[in-house]
Amino acid sequence: MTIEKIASKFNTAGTIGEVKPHGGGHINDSYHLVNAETDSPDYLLQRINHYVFRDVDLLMKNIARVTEHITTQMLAGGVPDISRRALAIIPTTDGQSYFKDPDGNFWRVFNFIPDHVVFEMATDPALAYEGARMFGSFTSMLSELDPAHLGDTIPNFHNLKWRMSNLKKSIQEDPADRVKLVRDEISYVESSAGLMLTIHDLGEKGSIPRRVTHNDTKINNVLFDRDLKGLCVIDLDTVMPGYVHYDFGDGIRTFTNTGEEDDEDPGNVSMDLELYRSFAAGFLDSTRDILNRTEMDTLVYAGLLFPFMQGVRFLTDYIAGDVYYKTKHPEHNLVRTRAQLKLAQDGEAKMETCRKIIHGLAFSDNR
Ligand code: GN1
Ligand code: MG
Repeated sequence: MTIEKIASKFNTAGTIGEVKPHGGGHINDSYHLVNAETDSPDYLLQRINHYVFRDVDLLMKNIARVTEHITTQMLAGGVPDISRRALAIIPTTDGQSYFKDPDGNFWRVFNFIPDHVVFEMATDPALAYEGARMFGSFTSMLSELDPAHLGDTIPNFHNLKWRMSNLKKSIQEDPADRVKLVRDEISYVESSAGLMLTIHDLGEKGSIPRRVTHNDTKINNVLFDRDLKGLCVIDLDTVMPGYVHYDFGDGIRTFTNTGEEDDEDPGNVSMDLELYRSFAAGFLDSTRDILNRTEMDTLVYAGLLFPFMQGVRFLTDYIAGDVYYKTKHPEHNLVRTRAQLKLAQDGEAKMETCRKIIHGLAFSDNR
């Protein structure tokens, strides 16, 4: 089926004139549906990767719940211009939230948010503050939605114990004969795993509450307007029950990195403390009222955990022979692993400074 034919299965207004590939996600494929009629909106068509998201029905039910909740909150708060600030599922012509094509692919359509800008890196503290404020508000808006209403779109997604056991399995199987190339990376991972399991252990003990979390709070999952004010948080596939640490942590991983996620030169990679402070300030300014003391006290561990766990995931995929992430070249997962583990190491070295930054922002007005 052509993309045009697939697009015609949805209840869109106007006439779709042009279909353009859109965005750079590692998992789904996205297309911008440009409306030929100027008074009708554009749309975003996505093919859902159902090898990664095994239960598309559950996934779409989660997204429907979350987008409806957010829209209701925005309406109640008198937020203007909601169609640029919230995602909405555009149903199929027969009222479903997704379409399954004859080849077994799953498709869905959202409103397309016009005039947005995306960033792959935060070079500017004001941008880091604003992006963090957006993710924090997202968590806050969902704080009254019972996480028990949502299913796990990827079970164990941010469970480091599980990620470590997958790594162990791939090391034992060594299907691509790559273990010999990553001895140093494996030994760092093994030596730091204990510290990195802090949040996992707090969760097991019930010391931190389950919440509805986004779970993919990368800087490129916030759309900004041209004045660099946050518009909308996107990529809701991994919204599911979690801990606030997941959103804080993945934000720190992507907003504070002075290098790229897959920087060829790990020397470029470090955790920028000014950006850290801005990110933490934006996140706490929008969540301070809903978080408890233990959550705030332990956020610092999240900033280490996320680069570390991302490194573990890239390393596992490298050893497994690149079966999960889209890669641009054979060593891509290795390059990504090294960059992420470098960031985790740098985070470890700066942990006490980061703890003070968070403490100052969370517990006093001394900002
Ligand atoms: C994947 O597809 P994308 O780029 O939104 C991944 C995230 C990783 C990220 C690394 C479902 O996200 O967990 O953090 O790559 N999503 C899934 O950039 O595995
Ligand atoms: Mg994602």
